[in-house]
Amino acid sequence: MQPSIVILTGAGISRESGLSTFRDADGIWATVRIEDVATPEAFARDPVRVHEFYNARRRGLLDPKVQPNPAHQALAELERARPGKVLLVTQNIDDLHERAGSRDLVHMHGELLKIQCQACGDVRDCRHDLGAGDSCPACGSTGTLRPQVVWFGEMPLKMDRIYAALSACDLFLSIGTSGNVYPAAGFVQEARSVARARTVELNLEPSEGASLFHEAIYGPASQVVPDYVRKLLDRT
Ligand code: BV8
Repeated sequence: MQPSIVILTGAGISRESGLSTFRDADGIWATVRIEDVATPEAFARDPVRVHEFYNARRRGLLDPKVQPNPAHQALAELERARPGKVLLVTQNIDDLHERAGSRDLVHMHGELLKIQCQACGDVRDCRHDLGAGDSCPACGSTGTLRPQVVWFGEMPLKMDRIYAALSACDLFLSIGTSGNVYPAAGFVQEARSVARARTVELNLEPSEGASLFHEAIYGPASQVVPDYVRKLLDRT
């Protein structure tokens, strides 16, 4: 039985928790280039630089000031109120959805608090800095550990599960994403054309794909998401 509600979130939902977005004026890509830190080629060319980029973001995420905001909490409440009916797909590599209580969750771009060994494939939690010379705790290889993050040019995770849910949902919500990055930016089209789902965008401003949504609600996620979830639960 596929979930009837599929939700896609992006960096905008974590903005009010104190994490940067990517494409806003003060976003991550305003100070560093994707080609230098978020591709397999960048990692092969300069692993020290890539580790520094993710070590800084991992330290930032572990700052006690960074907490889930009412938008994360509202999505966890929706899942509790509709058990088995909600799949949350996030492009974000932070753990704020989990900390808010979401369980049926897919990190399609990986997780900042996990690392992966390119030699043996071992994936495990990591809450400390990673160095280019570190050894894999599972196989002992040196220099093969990377953040468990999907870089540009790499296949996002759990795509079969995501497309199966998109093809059968009644409602698709897109929250806090600019609709620039594929395949995530194409999910709204999939939900509309295959599942004939109702599609709603909740964002600070119109995304690249705004015209593809039946409904749009603009404003800060911590305000518009709890309001929308309350109305949805009152209605159904
Ligand atoms: C793939 C992890 C193919 C890293 C990320 C050449 C070769 C290969 C592929 C491509 C190519 N050229 C183009 C592509 C496709 C490429 C792509 O889409 N490029 C774009 C730039 C054109 N995609 C890929 O490469 C993907 N892989 O295609 O593989 C393939 C096929 C077969 C076999 C193998 C491979 C992989 C993409 C994943 C890359 N990794 N993240 C990291 O985090 O460091 S992407 C990165 O962008 C983040 O995940 C981020 O989440 C994601 C999307 O950004 P957003 O979340 O939308 O954030 P953004 O800042 O853009 O927008 C924030 C929004 O929030 C704004 O609209 C703003 O208004 C709003 N907002 C702000 N504040 C608030 C708010 N909303 C509400 N409340 C607020 N308070």
